Amino acid sequence: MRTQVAIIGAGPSGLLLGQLLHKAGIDAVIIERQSPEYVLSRIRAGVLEQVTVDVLDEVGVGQRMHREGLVHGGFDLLFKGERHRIDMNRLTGGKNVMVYGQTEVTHDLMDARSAAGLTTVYEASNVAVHDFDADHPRVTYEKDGQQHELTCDFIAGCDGFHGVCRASVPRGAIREFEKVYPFGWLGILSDTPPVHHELIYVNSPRGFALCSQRSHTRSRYYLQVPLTDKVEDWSDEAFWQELRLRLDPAAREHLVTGPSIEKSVAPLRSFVTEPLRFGRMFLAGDAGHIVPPTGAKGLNLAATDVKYLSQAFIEFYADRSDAGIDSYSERCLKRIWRAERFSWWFTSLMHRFPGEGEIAQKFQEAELDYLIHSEAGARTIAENYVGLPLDFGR
Ligand code: RFL
Ligand code: PHB
Repeated sequence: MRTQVAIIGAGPSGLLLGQLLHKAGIDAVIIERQSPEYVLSRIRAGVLEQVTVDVLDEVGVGQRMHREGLVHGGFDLLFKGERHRIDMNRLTGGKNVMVYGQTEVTHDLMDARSAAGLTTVYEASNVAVHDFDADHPRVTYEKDGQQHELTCDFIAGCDGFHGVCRASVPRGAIREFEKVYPFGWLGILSDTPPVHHELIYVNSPRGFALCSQRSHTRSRYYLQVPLTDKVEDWSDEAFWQELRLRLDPAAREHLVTGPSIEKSVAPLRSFVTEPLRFGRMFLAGDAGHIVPPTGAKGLNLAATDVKYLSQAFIEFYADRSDAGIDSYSERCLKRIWRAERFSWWFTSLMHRFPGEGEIAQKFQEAELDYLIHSEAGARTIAENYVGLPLDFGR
């Protein structure tokens, strides 16, 4: 098989890149290790920046998101037992975020891809990338017991943190920056009405908590837990009990509990790969960087990476120019480091760090108190949360 761009991974990065290229008349094949059902079963992001909403609209998959997604103009910060609203909409001159699950985004992209008759190979095993440092890269894989080869002009590594693309780069050609946090997030999904109409980010002496949602009838909650905790250690009842203890009295009273329909523990990490281009292979999304989920930036960064990458390929094929592919890495990394900084800062502000003691809690509370009472402080958090403009700093 031959294609112009071989995309490894059918997560949001790979599927969105596929749609962007299809719209531009560039041929791409997606190779995915898992089944579509498995890809859709991973419950992850919930908050989309305007920039992401715009890209989804651009490729024509935004209809259901606009129908079913929830537009939020603010969120609450809860500390010292009291809630304070960050009015993002006012502080950013009218910007909002869209609460719409990654599962739904992925679903919409998969539907659009199959409606357009585009090729995705699911359940491909032993995927390997070859010759990306030369003119004719190749991808090999096995499917149904048979060996296949895909030749291409470019490889897009959209295969997530544990993918094969980054791992195939010679060690001397890549730098990795990493911070692993000493706790995880235990998440629960339940068919219960959300405790509040907007998100609540909680700093409590018992640890961080987050009240999020997927719809008016489906809630998503998270608790900071020790890294050693397993899902089996937490019954639904224990989860709700601990969440109640981290909330303010009004939220505690409003909280509607019910059986979980998904429960998982996620580790938190900050991670960046430099560069993101290796000859004719490019990394995009979680393959190139990870943020702790506190800032809700992971999926949004994936969307801007693939937007930039599609522009680079369009310039290459339409204008015969290498300018876009040459600047891809630097252009993405600027935006990535800004989101990394915000995610690390917000994570540090909201979580309990083992061994740091009561003074750390006092410092956090004083900083939160400053942020909510200072127009400049509140605006700083709001403008980062809604997402910096694409041309920020230019
Ligand atoms: P994905 O989603 O990991 O998809 C990669 C795909 O590649 C496949 N793959 C391979 N395919 C072929 N060959 C191989 N060797 C392969 N190895 C892997 C995988 O099966 C998979 O299908 O990466 P992608 O597309 O870059 O998307 C990134 C996002 O998934 C991620 O950044 C977000 O989920 C992060 N995130 C959030 N981001 C936000 O913008 N807003 C949020 O509110 C938000 N909340 C979250 C989050 C992530 C979380 N977890 C669990 C890490 C909340 C949580 C709890
Ligand atoms: C989610 O709804 O899953 C979610 C929302 C906001 C975050 C992280 C996760 O910061």
